[in-house]
Amino acid sequence: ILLRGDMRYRPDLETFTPQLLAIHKGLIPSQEEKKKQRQFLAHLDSLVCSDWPGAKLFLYGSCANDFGVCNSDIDVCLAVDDENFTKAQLVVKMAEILRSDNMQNVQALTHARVPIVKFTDPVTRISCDICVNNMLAVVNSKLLHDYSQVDPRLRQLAFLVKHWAKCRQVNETYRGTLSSYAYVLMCIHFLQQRKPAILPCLQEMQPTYEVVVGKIKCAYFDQVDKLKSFGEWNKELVGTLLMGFFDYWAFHHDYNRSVISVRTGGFLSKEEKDWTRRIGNERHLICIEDPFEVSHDLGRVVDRHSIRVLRDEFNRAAKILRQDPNPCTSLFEPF
Ligand code: 3AT
Ligand code: MG
Repeated sequence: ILLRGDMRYRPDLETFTPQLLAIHKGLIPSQEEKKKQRQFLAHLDSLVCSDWPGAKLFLYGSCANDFGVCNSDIDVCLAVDDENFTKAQLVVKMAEILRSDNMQNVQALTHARVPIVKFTDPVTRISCDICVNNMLAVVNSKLLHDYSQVDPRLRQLAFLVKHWAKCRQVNETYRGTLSSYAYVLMCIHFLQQRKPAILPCLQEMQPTYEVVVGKIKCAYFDQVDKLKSFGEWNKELVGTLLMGFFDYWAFHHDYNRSVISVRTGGFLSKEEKDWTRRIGNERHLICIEDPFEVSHDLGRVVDRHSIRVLRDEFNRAAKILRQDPNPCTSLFEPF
């Protein structure tokens, strides 16, 4: 008998954990790839150092946050302290430097919401996006990275969820589904909710790290080496966690009222965030609070059509993990 939300229905679930861990392992970038990335970043650093005094490069996104699968592109942030130029102008200047260094396919996307320059390095074949003065992304990448150091199950769960989202084509913000960043926050929140908890809430602890970005103060406990045994009371393995994750988003999340919040380690109401109605293009059909930019709902890209697509996919995944004889194959079947 399948009971809604009853996680014990499937006694063989944990027998899939080794298979899931093997999939996770296959997604981790190799040492060779990591070395190529370092080589590329060192070259980029020396280029900026010589051609643009005062500018500095920071790594962010999956390459910096420990949630990068193999062959991901590299996200870099250029920090320049020059108020005479717009971000778009700075992106154009960066594009000129890259072209003069013979980088390939250099494109300055100056009209994007976040202006970036995209290019490929001909030596390592690595693709890279450079944005300008987006230090909040650098800080939120550090937060994700620090969470990943507390318990290895976060990285396992998040890799599998990201892989599932890519295979099922629900990791495309331009089509109204969620970003990788949003999926990782959903995983962190889920592990904060386990009983006993697998992850703490770093922003509710005594801060050991503090920076101010624009008007936003970012502070949290970042001495994660001291938290290595935090989750050890909870013995759940990734098979159970993956099923619990999809079960939650398929059957338990209150889409009408709830906001998930990694910042507080719990739930907030849409009412208290004033996210109850559509304003412009922001519909708040699935609400995920950004840990630092708290007025920012990472679900705002989701519209009436894509919420259906997403929820159908959560349902499909939950059902597969409950009853499919080969869940590890079906779950990741290309859409
Ligand atoms: P991939 O492995 O490239 O799919 P990623 O971790 O690089 O995953 P994204 O490409 O979604 O993640 O985004 C790159 C970084 O940009 C992650 C995060 O630091 C920042 N970021 C992305 N979307 C948002 C957002 N809506 N609000 C704030 N920061 C964001
Ligand atoms: Mg990325």
